[in-house]
Amino acid sequence: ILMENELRKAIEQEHFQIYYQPKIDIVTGKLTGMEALVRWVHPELGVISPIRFIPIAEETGMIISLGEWILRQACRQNKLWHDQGFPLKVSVNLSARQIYQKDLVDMIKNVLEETGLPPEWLELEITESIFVKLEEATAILQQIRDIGIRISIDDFGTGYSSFSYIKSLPVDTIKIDASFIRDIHHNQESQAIVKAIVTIAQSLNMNVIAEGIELDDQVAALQENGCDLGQGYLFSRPLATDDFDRYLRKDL
Ligand code: G
Ligand code: G
Ligand code: MN
Ligand code: NA
Repeated sequence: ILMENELRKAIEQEHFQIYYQPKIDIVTGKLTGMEALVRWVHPELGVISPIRFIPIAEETGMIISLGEWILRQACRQNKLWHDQGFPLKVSVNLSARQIYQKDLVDMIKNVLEETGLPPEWLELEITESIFVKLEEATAILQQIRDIGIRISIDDFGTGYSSFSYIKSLPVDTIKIDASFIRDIHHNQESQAIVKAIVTIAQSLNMNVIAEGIELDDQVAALQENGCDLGQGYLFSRPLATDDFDRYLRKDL
């Protein structure tokens, strides 16, 4: 309850910051976009990880207002970067609870209109768990995609994945879970799994990105297996807005 009240107050007072983690074309080394990752900056406790407060926000329904705030911040900031000559795609995490909020599509349209960010420069990351209600989820994602927004399946391979339904999902990108990347450079099974995911993604005209890359050897193994987008500490940790801004200008 204490945490819950604190969180409610924090949402009212906007005690959050968005960090951005680069997404890299591992063949050319070029920056292609970034994932928006929220942090709670508590006046006394300092920075609190989303692992600690997102579950509470989900249980209490506060994720609806917090999620809208995060989306607006990320779109507004990305529009600024666009206007300064950086054509990047920003990826924002949506929790299952948000997918099933009734005005989700209108909320997203409003945020795009308000911020002026063209829809093709926004991607939403969802997890496989939403496909427990396959038809409902598919219909909602289809409406989002019709706006021109991209959809990515986060943590792919850890949840409700089945090759029988993936072909019909309105999804643009598969994000291979970090657990398969961790040992890819010395584990045949992880390599085989990544290779299979890449093959399926390609045949379905989907993009594929690896997350949790920490080592050059992992990059080499990913390249060998046809995965050419990546994200991880090797390239950069998630960066505060100012730091990401500096990173951008150096990268140019
Ligand atoms: O940024 P970090 O690696 O600490 O994130 C931890 C977890 O919190 C991840 O599972 C990530 O997806 C989740 N998370 C981070 N930012 C957001 C957000 O803006 N919305 C939602 N729903 N989850 C987020
Ligand atoms: O669940 P999701 O993929 O949205 O969460 C991203 C999380 O992964 C964030 O908490 C982010 O800080 C973390 N992360 C990003 N890159 C790396 C990495 O290279 N290694 C590890 N261990 N975590 C990472
Ligand atoms: Mn994510
Ligand atoms: Na993930």
